[in-house]
Amino acid sequence: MNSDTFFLELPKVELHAHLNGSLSPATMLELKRFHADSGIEDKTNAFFDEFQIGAGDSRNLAECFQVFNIAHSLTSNPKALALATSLTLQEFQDDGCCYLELRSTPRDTPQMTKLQYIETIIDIIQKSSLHLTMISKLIVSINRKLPISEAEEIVKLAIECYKKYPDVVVGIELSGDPMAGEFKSFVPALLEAKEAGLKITLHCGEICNPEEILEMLKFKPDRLGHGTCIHPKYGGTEETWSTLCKLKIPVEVCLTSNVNTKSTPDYESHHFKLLYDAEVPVIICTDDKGVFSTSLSREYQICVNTFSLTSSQTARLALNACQYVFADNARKPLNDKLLNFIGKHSL
Ligand code: 6MZ
Repeated sequence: MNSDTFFLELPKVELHAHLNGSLSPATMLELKRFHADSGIEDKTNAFFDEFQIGAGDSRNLAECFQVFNIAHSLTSNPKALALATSLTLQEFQDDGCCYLELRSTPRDTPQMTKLQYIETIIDIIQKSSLHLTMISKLIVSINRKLPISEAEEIVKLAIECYKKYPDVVVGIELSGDPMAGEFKSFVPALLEAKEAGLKITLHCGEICNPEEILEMLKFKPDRLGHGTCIHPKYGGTEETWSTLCKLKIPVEVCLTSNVNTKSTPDYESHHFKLLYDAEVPVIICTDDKGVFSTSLSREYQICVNTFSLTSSQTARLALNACQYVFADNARKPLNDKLLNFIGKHSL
């Protein structure tokens, strides 16, 4: 098997993918066509160049967050959101993904409420089980720049949908521009979600903020996103690093995203290696495959090439990731799938 085929065929779980950051150029074109056919004025002319963030991009982190407005303008009504979700699920499956936890921030638009937003994605996920082999779930996102009242509203909706669609809604997450808002103000709302049974993942340490990182670690979420600035070498403290090593909270790592937003100077100095060597569970993820022009198989390939992992270590990385999916009943079948792949290729 050549190397590209290996990464494509390796059954992979994707646990950190923001819907509106995952729109590929092909999906965006479909959405533009859809809007043109519906007679909706196109306000996203120069969008490809502006939407994608490459390694040499001169935009700062705050400016990077502006790009999501472009995707949002294309997913502002239920039909367009449904189309975007459906095409994105298909793309993850085509990339050899066997389980996906898609995440997205519910928005009120002139054409839909937050509840309609969530239910539109749920509907597409439910329908996808008829034609896709990939299992898909939904994590409801809270943007940390939102007022607390809106975060509370989103938590209530997420709990309502979790009760109504327990097979689809699995968790809640805190994301958005790390320079906006304060983690501690979201704690009561997050605790409410946790008590209702939702799993929790937090974007943690995308920028250097050891005090907040420590608060997040002490909250003991089920997983962390990024974890870039936890080690003292990257702006964390001895305490943040030792706390993570002790708690061993699984970290969703997104190599290209971190390099392209300059949270990490280059692939070689990415904290993946520190986590891996410290036996903190790591899950390779894409973050925003559309914005960063990547795919999950590409992220595995980059990681393996950068850190010289063997095929056996790579397959075990994918196998290990299955333990940290939020859908408890998906763990065993995913584990069996990976073990089958490992056995078939004598890894
Ligand atoms: C933090 C991010 C992010 O929710 O509209 N998002 N939050 N760090 C990142 N690293 C680059 N990438 C994406 O998808 C877009 C939203 O996801 C969050 C931001 O809140 C962004 O607006 P949805 O589907």
